[in-house]
Amino acid sequence: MKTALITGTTAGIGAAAARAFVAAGWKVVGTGRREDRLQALQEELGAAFLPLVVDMRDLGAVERLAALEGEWSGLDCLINNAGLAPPMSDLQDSKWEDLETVLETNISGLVALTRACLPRLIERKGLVVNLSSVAGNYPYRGGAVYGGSKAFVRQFGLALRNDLAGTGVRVTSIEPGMAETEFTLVRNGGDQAASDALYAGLDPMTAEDLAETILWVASRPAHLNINSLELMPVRQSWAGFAMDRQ
Ligand code: 8X3
Repeated sequence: MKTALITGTTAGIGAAAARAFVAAGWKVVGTGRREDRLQALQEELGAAFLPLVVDMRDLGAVERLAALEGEWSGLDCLINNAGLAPPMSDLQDSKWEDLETVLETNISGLVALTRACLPRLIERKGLVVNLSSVAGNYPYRGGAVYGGSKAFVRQFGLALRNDLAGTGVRVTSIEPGMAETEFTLVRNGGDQAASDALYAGLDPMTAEDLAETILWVASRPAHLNINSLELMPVRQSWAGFAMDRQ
């Protein structure tokens, strides 16, 4: 039985990925900050799911995830899903604490966990799937720190492939556009109406769409590396450049 470690499984893409991987016969270690959510998922998924309360900003706890013992000691797939965006605002109007949380979670925690997991992934010729975002590929106003962090995630994964040349370990960057999850709720400080308004009439992607994609990536044959995969709902596309005319 293969084992996946998925961060951020208390909601959204992470929870959907945990369900999809368990349904496909994997064992899943799932992390998150909210114990009640993890517990509920454990009751739903049973013994194939090991819930661990971890805040990605706690680098000691993050590194301990790579040292699990016994039946959870092997690792075939690391899914770096945990991440968040600060409130949408111009950088000059932002609060440092909000930005710091995002940088520590999206970048430092992700790098620390990946680095710690590499020996076990190399042992099994495993796979790293990093959740980046279209925000890392296309800049938009109010998204400098979030988009910058996701551009880091994408480039980190691509460059990591070079470090891992010859090991058989694969690395994939998934870059979703609008998916209806708690992402926007968090970004809006818990404003459900604002989140609903953003997705209204857009047929956004679902957490399950992304979970199926991640499982598909993890099910490709060992000789095939998906470097990056960008996904959007059909109703999302690109806007033009902004101009500041005199
Ligand atoms: C977030 C996707 O389109 O809201 O990762 O920037 S988008």
